[in-house]
Amino acid sequence: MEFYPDILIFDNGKKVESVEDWKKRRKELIKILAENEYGFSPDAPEAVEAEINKDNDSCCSGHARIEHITLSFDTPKGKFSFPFKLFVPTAREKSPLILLINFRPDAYDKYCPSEEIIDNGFALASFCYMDVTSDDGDFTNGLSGMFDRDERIGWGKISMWAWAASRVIDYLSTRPEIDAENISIAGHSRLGKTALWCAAQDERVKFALVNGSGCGGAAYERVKHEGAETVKAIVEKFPFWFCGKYADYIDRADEMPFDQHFAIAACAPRYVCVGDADKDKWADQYSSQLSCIAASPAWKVLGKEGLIAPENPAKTGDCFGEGNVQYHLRDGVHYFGRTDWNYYMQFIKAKM
Ligand code: GTR
Repeated sequence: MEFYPDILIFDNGKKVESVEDWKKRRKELIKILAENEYGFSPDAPEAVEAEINKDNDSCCSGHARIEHITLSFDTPKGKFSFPFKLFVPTAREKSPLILLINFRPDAYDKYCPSEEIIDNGFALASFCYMDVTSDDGDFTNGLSGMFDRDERIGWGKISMWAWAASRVIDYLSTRPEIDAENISIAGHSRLGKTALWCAAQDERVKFALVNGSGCGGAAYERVKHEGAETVKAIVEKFPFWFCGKYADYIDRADEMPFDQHFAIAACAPRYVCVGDADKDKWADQYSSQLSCIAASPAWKVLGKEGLIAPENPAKTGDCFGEGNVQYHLRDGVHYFGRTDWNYYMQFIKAKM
């Protein structure tokens, strides 16, 4: 199958042939995605500050301690703060980190098997996306209220949540207990889209764990399957997740100067895991697998492998994780489940 646009052809028509070319093309991919889909984000603040509010010395069978941290930084309209939680394993001096962008602020959550994650050898951080800014069209609250925004190409909510995740990484990569060379970012559904967009832009993220992300996430938009979400459907319901310009592509996917394989490719040569559930047609599972295939030439040009899998649709229970891109399809519905987590953690442990 041929995929458009070609990730290895610059906008000026030249071909990507070297590692140096790829570094430039990667920046071009990110710019095209920002300008047409997610919106441009501001630069990072000069510094972030952290206040550790509460310490619980023993959780997860006594294998970790938990810190409640408030992160603060300067913005054009004053200081902004949001909270997150950090589980620090007590058995080791340094641990690889998984940062989960979550729907709820709870340390123990149905989408976050904290104890299993700790017992697999990871430190775990999570924040609630709504503590950053609301999940609606109000651009006056939280982080969204701290910056002026261009409605056409300025950041939508997905960009804001992704940017906030990078601020958590600003801080956590300075903590001696965190192995800053092995940072993963995880999210499900709208927050799977967010995790992917964060990893695409932020090279400190080594592993992107992109669960049930669908339209505007991993799913290749030019090929749609029955029952799958489209640009039209998503923009009608959630225009605020994106920049205004994304609405131009309603019913015009073929004219998009990008497709979702750009976001996966922008992570190369790092690692991406995409996971779906077999009953989650709305997330267009096979189109997500196709994006992984379409993005894989980015790894090839760097002398690595992207997704190693057949081109026909994955069957329930398949997990293709030999290359730097993994795709899995588990049984069940739209959810961030234990099975998904196990596929992701196995992959990280094998590639770390
Ligand atoms: C749906 C939306 C999807 C997905 C999901 C979620 O309603 O259409 O794109 O993001 O919400 O985040 O739970």
